[in-house]
Amino acid sequence: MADTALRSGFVALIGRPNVGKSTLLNALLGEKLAIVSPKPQTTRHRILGILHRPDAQVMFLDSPGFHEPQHALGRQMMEAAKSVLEEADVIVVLIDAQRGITAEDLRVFVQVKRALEQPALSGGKRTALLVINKVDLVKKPRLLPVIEAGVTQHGFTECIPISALTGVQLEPLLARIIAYLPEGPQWYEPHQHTDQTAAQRAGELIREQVLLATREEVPHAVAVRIDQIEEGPKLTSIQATIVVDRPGQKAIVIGKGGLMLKSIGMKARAQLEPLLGRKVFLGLWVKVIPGWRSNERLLRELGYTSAEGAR
Ligand SMILES: Nc1nc2c(ncn2[C@@H]2O[C@H](COP(=O)(O)OP(=O)(O)OP(=O)(O)O)[C@@H](O)[C@H]2O)c(=O)[nH]1
Ligand SMILES: [Mg+2]
Repeated sequence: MADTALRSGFVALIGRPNVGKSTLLNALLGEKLAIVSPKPQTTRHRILGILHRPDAQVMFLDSPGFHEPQHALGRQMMEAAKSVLEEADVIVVLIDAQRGITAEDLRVFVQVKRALEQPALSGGKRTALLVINKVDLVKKPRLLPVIEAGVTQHGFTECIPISALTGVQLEPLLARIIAYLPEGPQWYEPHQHTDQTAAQRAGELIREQVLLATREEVPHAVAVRIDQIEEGPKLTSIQATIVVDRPGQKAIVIGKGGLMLKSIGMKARAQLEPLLGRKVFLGLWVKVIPGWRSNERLLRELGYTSAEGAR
């Protein structure tokens, strides 16, 4: 008789900032569930993406990049990353093929080793896979010593080179991940792809456009609060506030004659319309709240809490 048992479980996407965790989540799910930018520390939450296949239900958990926190927001981000590690049946650790294994990666490996000593929440053994991402940017011979070191020196069960951006080796990676998942029930209905609300996703899409449009300290100083979403007969009206830390940052986000804010709004709207499947009116405001990243109450208000695994 054919083996028809369903494999299901949680898969952590872990690594230092900017290695491509969110790009991989989106590529595996075929849907933009997490925002992506060239700036480190783009992701600030645990983000669930549920993949449904006839043989498996895979709950991918994207996470903030491991880093030394500078403020309460950073500490919340690290808590979110650690909670993702605790939940996982399979831990996928990403590194950047161009850089090889860095000191920052080694600090992530220490956390992974610690997690591997605990049984998974499902009660079974956990597995850690090393994924070398961005192989589109390097020549193959450079990968071989990294693959070798991943398994022999750092104790990963397997080491898999991929490109999340171009899609190279994603099917084989998925097959390996599923092979290590326990047999289990279907946790989510087939129509569920994430646990993020439309408002949360809308806020992130706006924040993404701010990250892409700004430089240096500004991306890190920005949060987006959705103030109102109203479904009209013809369009959905969204009012949102872009929170920054200092007046100078507000001036940058607004730009000369309001041009920067206008451009951010237009680009965000182009992303929001397909998400909501409707025409969108987007009203954007910029507000200075000094020190918001160190204020626990404000962090809660802005949705950065450790409750429910950070969101
Ligand atoms: N060339 C190339 N670029 C990639 C690949 N994967 C991701 N990137 C780029 O790397 C940058 C960071 O990608 P993200 O997916 O935001 O990285 P992340 O690990 O989620 O980063 P944080 O959320 O900050 O921890 C973006 O500019 C991506 O386009 C890849 O396979 N190849
Ligand atoms: Mg990310």
